[in-house]
Amino acid sequence: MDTGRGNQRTYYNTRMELGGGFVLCAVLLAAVAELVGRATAATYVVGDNLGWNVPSSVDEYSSWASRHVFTPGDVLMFNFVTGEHDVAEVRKAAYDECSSNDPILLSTVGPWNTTLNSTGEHYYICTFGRHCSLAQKLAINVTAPSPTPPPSPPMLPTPTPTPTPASTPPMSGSPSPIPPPTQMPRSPSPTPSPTPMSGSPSPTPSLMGYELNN
Ligand SMILES: [Cu+2]
Repeated sequence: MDTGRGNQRTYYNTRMELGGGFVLCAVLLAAVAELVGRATAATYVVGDNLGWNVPSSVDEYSSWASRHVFTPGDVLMFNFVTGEHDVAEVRKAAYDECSSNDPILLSTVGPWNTTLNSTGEHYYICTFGRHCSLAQKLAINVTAPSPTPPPSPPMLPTPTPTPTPASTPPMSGSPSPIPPPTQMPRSPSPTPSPTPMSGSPSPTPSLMGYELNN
């Protein structure tokens, strides 16, 4: 009776531990998913410290763009002083010609944030004076996030080593007697019949005797 109840308790403990492991796994999964989610959406300050201004070198913004990988959901932040610059998102032809006619959108108030909602080329210029011709223009390519393979092996619930059921021997007094190993006699080996020696005595004893005698 007592033994039975003890076994049952052990069984429940085991189930609880397995459940705990599963919950832990789920929490880890959620944490990883959150990290990945954060990593994919980033905010980029266009031009970094330069901000959105007339650059000193013509490749300032193209080199800035080349240092980043843009994916949908990322945010571009154009830092500029209202009234000194603006941002127009334009098509490629307008970008090439620094034409402010028919922009996709125009923001005259800085700083200005825009979320990159689609893949492909995105073009931005400043429409003030000759700023665009002086290289205040930005072209970026938004690419779909590379399908990152799961970095870790698939998160199958790792089989927690089932704790050995506390198997205190129910009756401590009587160790189960181990049956003595039954000896299986091999095929009844025929006892070697003593080969009848023919006369000659073994040489060793006589040699020993001889040496000792000397
Ligand atoms: Cu400008």
